[in-house]
Amino acid sequence: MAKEVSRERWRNEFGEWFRDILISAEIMDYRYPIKGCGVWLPYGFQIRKNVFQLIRNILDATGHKEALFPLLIPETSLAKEAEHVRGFEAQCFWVTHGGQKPLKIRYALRPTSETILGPMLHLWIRAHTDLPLKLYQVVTVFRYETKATRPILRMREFDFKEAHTAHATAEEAEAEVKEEIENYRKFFDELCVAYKISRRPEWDKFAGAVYTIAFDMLCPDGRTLQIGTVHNLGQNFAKAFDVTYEKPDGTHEYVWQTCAGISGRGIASVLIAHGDDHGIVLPPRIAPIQIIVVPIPYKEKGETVNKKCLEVVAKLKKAGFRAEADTREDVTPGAKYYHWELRGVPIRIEIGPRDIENNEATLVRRDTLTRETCKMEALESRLRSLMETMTREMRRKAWEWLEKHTFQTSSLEEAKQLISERAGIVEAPWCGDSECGQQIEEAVDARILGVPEETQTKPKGKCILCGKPAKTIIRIAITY
Ligand code: P5A
Ligand code: ZN
Repeated sequence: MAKEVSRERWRNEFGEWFRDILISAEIMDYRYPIKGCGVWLPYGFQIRKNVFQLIRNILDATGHKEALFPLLIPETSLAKEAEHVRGFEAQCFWVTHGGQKPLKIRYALRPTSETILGPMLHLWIRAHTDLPLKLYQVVTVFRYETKATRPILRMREFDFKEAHTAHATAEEAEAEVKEEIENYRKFFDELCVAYKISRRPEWDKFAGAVYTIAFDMLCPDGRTLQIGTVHNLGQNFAKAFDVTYEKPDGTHEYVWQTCAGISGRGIASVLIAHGDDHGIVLPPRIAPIQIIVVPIPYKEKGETVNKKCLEVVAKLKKAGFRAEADTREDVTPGAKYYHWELRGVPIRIEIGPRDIENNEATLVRRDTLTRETCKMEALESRLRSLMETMTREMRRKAWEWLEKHTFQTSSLEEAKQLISERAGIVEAPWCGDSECGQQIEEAVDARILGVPEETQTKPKGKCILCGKPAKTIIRIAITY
């Protein structure tokens, strides 16, 4: 058995750990002179690119088409859906001037794009043959967040992938919601991130939605982070923007819509789920560099060793691996290990004179830091299987951690206790009444994530607060 890699700092000083890692692993520089804005650094941007490519591939495979809509929303559009404007107007950045001239109608920088699609769907959708319409875009959005901002996790300018769909029937919109949930499962499974899927309570759904399904992960400090949402919009926006289609029988009906979003938090989720005291750990699937080859020079053999390393890298690249050699002269091998471990490179290959003599290399896995030797001729197949094993074990470890920190209780006192200890997610029986739900939030001083979407098991027993017969389970947690 390998020794566990230390996760003391990751667990006990998670906030600081996360902030430090973003700078030291060159992911994001958050020191921009506007609060809530940050710079994706080249290495972080590569990770971001790979993560967004993953979601693009998944959406493309399910018939969604990528498009690009404008950034500005006339106030008149934003105001059309009553709930939506109520939820978002206080969060908008407003453009009030064109040059020196005050604008007649203010423009909002998009906080999300439902009201940008509205007028266009009105123009585009005529007949049932125009449906379903499944679009997505990857853009930055702006929200004047009033809660404490945090790099990547709560920004005022952040990037997200937003999907928007329109359908002929309520059933088709419902099926689309299911498809989006499956897509997000696939996405987070590939990232080896564990999640709970919950139907948000009425008082916490997306502004303008009929209902909201959210993916939450658990951070090492016992707080949850919402990392993705799928919303059923019903006909709310269709009515506001007059988006109708003609049915085969000649009558007209409003379309049924959904939307779904994943932001930079999708990237943060990977860093958070797998981090340790050495840095981040990237699943090979999204790692900008999958294999780093480090020469171990010995006396006058330096040149031979470097040459061998470059040869190995060339071979690995040809075989489709993202491999690099670190042949920097003024840096010791130890410092190189530290450098690449911090940045989460999945596998390190060390090659020294003895390895060359034996026609071998030493392989080190980033997640466990375990070492092994491998014959040169077996290198490619061993790397492939090592990456698969690593991915599988990272996923399993993340799920084990989440399950270990999920608790079932029917006692309010115990729920309070668990929450105050930051133990994780608490699941308890609930009567289903909104007022009672909000009282539970107050009583335990935490938020209700919602009702489990994965299983529909009816709880026996009584509501944790009011004692009436329970209708569902609710999840409770301290949230980011
Ligand atoms: C779905 C996409 C929407 O905006 N409209 C289009 C829907 N949903 S949402 O839940 O309000 O946001 C989508 C995702 O963005 C993340 N998110 C954030 N990420 C970083 N900083 C923020 N301030 C921030 N606010 C929301 C959430 O993870 C959410 O899933
Ligand atoms: Zn109750």
